[in-house]
Amino acid sequence: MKNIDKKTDNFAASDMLRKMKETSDAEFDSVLVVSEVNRRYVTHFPSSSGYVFLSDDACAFITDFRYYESAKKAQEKGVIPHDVQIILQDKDMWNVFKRIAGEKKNILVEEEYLTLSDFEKIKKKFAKYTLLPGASALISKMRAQKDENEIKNIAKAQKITDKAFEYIVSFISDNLGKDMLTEERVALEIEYFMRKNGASGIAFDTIAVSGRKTAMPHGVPDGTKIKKGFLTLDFGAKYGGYCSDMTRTLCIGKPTEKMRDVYDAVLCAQREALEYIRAGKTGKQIDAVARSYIAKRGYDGTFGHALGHSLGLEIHESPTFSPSCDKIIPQNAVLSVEPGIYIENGFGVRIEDIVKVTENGCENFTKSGKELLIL
Ligand SMILES: [Mn+2]
Repeated sequence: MKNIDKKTDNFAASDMLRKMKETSDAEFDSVLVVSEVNRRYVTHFPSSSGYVFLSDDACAFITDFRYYESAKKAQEKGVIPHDVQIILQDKDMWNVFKRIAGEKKNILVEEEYLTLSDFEKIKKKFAKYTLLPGASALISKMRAQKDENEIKNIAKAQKITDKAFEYIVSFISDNLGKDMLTEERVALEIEYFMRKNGASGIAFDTIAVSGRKTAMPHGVPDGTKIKKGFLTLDFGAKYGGYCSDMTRTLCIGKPTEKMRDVYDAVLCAQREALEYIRAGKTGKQIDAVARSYIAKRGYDGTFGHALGHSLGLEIHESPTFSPSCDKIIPQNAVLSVEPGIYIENGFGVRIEDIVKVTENGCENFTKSGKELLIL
């Protein structure tokens, strides 16, 4: 089982199945992965269609003509684990599937993603098979603890994001007052910069909102000129398939005392949370540290979202730092820490870093400064 190909530091697919069995309480002998993101997690190869089947006898990646050749090449390069059979998806696919699956199988499936049409085909072709729910919850649990390579990719994505922040601050200060300096333009500059500096794409739609719109946590940038007051920038890059995420709130023109106080309350709430974070706490416990601090500062009820979310192949993963998360946060989980205060019809402030949770604390990947920046 420990026979990992020399060319790669990846899991063998058989190791992945063994890990799944260790992680789950369910009794199963094989796993069918159909969702795009989990297919990528298991094969290390991005594809928009296909199936991955893992069993003790065989590990197969069934994908269509568009990906077949590049998948074969990716395996030669050591990207796709060496023990995966790459199979062309065609009309005969379910017969191929039957051949590799063998007899009398308990198949764990992603019940949220397996289509009704595939479900019915499997039922018809494989009367003896039992389909068990739980594959996505299981893989999500495994994805919560990032391996070394995943962490490298997230850290690199965040490095590009930090660089983009430095760039956009100088772009904004160079162009203050000009008609071209709109929210949309700021978002575009950030995205273009990240792509030019190695990002394969953006991790989510960039938020660049100014003035009163900062009171809306997920405001959408438009063609209005950057105004006096707060400017919230929330953005992230993708690198090697992995996401980064950061938010900074800066101030155009002189802030009022109230604005300074809100900013300080958010910053201190984040510091308190960062101090408290370590593996073994629940998501709820960590969220409560920032939430109760914000209440103590007199802003109870203005922090309407969770303190943070895991991120990786997807921008929002599990577990989270939120009032409803009873899950234990494990070592090597990567989460955002993003408290905010939103004053209706006034303004909002959010500050967000991403961290790796460790045994005794956390390691912050976000290096950009957090003192209130006034332009
Ligand atoms: Mn976030």
